[in-house]
Amino acid sequence: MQQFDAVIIGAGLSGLRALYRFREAGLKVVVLEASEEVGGVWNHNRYPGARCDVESYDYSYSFSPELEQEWRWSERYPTQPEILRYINHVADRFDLRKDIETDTKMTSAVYDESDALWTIRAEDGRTWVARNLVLCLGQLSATKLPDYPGLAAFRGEVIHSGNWPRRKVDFAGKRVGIIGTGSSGMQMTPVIAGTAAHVTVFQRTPNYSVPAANAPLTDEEDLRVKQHYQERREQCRNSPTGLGFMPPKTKTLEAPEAERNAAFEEAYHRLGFGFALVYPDILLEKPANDVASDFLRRKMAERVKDPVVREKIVPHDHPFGARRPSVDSGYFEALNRDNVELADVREHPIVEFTAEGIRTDDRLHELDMVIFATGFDALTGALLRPEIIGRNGMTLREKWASGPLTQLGIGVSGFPNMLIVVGPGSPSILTNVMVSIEEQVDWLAALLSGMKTRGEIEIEATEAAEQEWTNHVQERAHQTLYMTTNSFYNGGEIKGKPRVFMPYSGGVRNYRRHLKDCAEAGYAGFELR
Ligand code: N01
Repeated sequence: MQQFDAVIIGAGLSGLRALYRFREAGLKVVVLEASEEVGGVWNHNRYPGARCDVESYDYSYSFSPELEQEWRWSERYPTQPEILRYINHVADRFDLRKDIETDTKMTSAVYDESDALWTIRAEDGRTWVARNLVLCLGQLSATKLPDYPGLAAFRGEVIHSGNWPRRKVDFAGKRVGIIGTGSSGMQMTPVIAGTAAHVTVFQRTPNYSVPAANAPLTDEEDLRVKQHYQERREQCRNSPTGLGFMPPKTKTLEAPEAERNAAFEEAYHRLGFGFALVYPDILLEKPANDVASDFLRRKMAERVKDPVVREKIVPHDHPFGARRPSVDSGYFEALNRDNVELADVREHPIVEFTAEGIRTDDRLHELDMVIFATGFDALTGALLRPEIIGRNGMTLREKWASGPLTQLGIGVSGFPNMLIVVGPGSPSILTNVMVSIEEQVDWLAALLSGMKTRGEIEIEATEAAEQEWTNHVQERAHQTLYMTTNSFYNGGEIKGKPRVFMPYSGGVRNYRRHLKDCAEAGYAGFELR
């Protein structure tokens, strides 16, 4: 059986980037992809209105200046179909498909300590042998479907936003229920409301949202960005979130009120996520956050006409940014439509599904279709679904029973030659993920090609280093407001999931420094054999 230097699992944005870079570094690589197509979450989240809330010029690969120049984005915030076209273009442009096995779902990976090799098995029984197992499974790819009583009895159609059907879904004349008001629920509601007979939005936790300020990109703007693309990339890499925003030095409450309101107003209309970085302490200190949260509450309320609905959609239970805010395109205006209704499931919880629809504790909502926009088992979900077995027969599930432990988000002790991209312990979900992907993949390519040249066959995180890094990730999070509420960042929104902060909140620039220091110290915190 042929042996690979690396088997990469997943052909989304990180898997494709890893394939390109590893191949360029002279490694023999194959990618296994469960779906029939490349694209990862952008292949699966085909719901109407799906759109990226990072600007298109920044949510793209930086490894090829030619690619940067030839691809023409059409809008400031790209739609899912446009991103999927981009990903497919990259796959063709760099001849990636010849090393990708689609329709190949990894079910297990077992490490053989005697020869330092992984054996990876797919659902159909095929196996691959590789020195390294590189997990590019995504941060938000394992869907979360609540198990309501009576769900199987419901006569209508049930769809999860993160596993949208390939065929066209027709809403005309239908009564549609949407459960969840995170980014997915907020993005799809205005679009579905445009054709459905009636939409009921089932809201549990009100979510902060900033309008997308989307617009078509003109040729002049495109030219301007492309003339200075490298500077723009550098600015992203050196900004805390990889989005290019640099917070000023002035703290929120130090700014005079009129000046502060003007700064909020401008950011609200122009920056999307950047709103959180208008001042450096918004995500760190409650008094500063209160001012920003109040501003947003007022703005959100102004967009809703019905005073009862207005009161319900305004979040009072968590600070702005402690959970992932949305960047919406007309969500609150959609709530003003005659055919849209908000059902507050905190006030009247869902009791069960029936053949006709959803019964809350006050009434029956008759529906023809229910869409679960209920989110994902974030960061660890996709990594823990397959059976991954390291040294001494230990599974990754056992190892992470009390929460994920990693050295730099990349390696796990007891799991030699298993390398994770944008998983827990890395900036991933808190950043422009493209920047995070590229940092990690380039670092891994240098690591693996260096090892190959030196004849080293095994790399493993030390227990001491992974404990130290995991503690550091926790400490950083406790310096912020992220642990003041339950969220998919800290596992608190899934019953039974360990409540630990998973992503690294120190920013992409600090993270890059940690990676660099580690490599320069001969991969400190890892043992190479
Ligand atoms: O998921 P979410 P999402 N009964 O977890 C509710 C990325 N993304 O798919 O908080 C009733 O944010 C839940 O309520 P609660 C982005 O990172 C990116 O919307 O559990 N409600 C919440 O309102 C985003 O943040 C883009 O009380 C239930 C909602 O479902 C992430 O994906 C676009 C419930 C889930 O919100 C996830 O977004 C879209 C239940 N049993 C998504 N269970 C980009 O633009 C859950 N909820 C890049």
